[in-house]
Amino acid sequence: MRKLTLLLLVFGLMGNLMAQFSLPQLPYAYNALEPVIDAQTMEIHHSKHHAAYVNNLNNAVKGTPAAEMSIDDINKNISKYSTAVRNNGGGHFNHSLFWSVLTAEKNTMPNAGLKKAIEKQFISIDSLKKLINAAAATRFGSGWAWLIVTPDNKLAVCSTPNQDNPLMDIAEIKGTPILGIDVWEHAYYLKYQNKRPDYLTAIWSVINWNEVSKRYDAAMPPKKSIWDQWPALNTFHGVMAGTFHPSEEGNLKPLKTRSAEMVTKAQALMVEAIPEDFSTPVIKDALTKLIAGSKELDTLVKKKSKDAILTQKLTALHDVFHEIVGLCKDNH
Ligand code: MN3
Repeated sequence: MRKLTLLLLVFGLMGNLMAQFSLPQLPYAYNALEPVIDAQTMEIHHSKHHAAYVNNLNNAVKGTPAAEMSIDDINKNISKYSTAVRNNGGGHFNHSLFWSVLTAEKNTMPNAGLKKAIEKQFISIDSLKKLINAAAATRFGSGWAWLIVTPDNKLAVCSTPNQDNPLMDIAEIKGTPILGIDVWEHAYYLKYQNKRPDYLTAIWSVINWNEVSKRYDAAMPPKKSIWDQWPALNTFHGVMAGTFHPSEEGNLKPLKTRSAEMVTKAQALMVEAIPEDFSTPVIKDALTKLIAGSKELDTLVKKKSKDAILTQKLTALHDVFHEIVGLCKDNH
């Protein structure tokens, strides 16, 4: 037991002495992004430039508490550290992100959630690209252009000088970067020389929207279920389940006692503001159908219509309700 403790202690110390940060492997070959980014540029960029940021960062944090921290936490608290940590910690974070948002896969697209957010904020993906390219083209000297999620969960485009990034507490515009484009000359000079705009036009065909979407989802707070998002729908669901399921067993008593309540709860769906995500013409049409069907059912109950007719109408109304739930899920 004592031997094991000693062994663990030795390994622990070795861990502390060993390099904390390491150069990530590229998820593709150096020539994978040809002809947009040439193999030689990729190799030098990754194996020399990024490797140097990692080595310099490890030297700068050696023996300090920062050696035990995550690269994200260092960047978030960058004002507490030296210029060497800022330049190289930023460089390591930025390049690790950059490699991940590039791909040889053709025509990747933002997922539904990110696409919706882009269209809401920037009208279209094309106008977003133009904004990012403008931010990148006008960044004087070396730096980065970014798409970020701001602290209030909106998308924004910005740029930073040198190896700074929007995660840093010193950044002018702060947020979680989900896409970053390196506009240092070392990222494009061999192929594009001084033509930064040509590099910026070309790079969009190798952007990995799957990864950007993944980063977007991770940066956003978890989504509420549709029932939490729309309490009135949940309330209606209670009445529907409480009447429809017994009717499947031939028991229409719950429907006969709750048909007026069902009308009120259906109307409540239109009276209260419909949550933004679900406020579409198609859902509103379906709600109108649901209210009309509830009223019809209530009238039939009051007229003491035959059970067969009530069952048929309730089943149809149950279908309308599930159509609405399905539409909500599509928009969620
Ligand atoms: Mn670079």
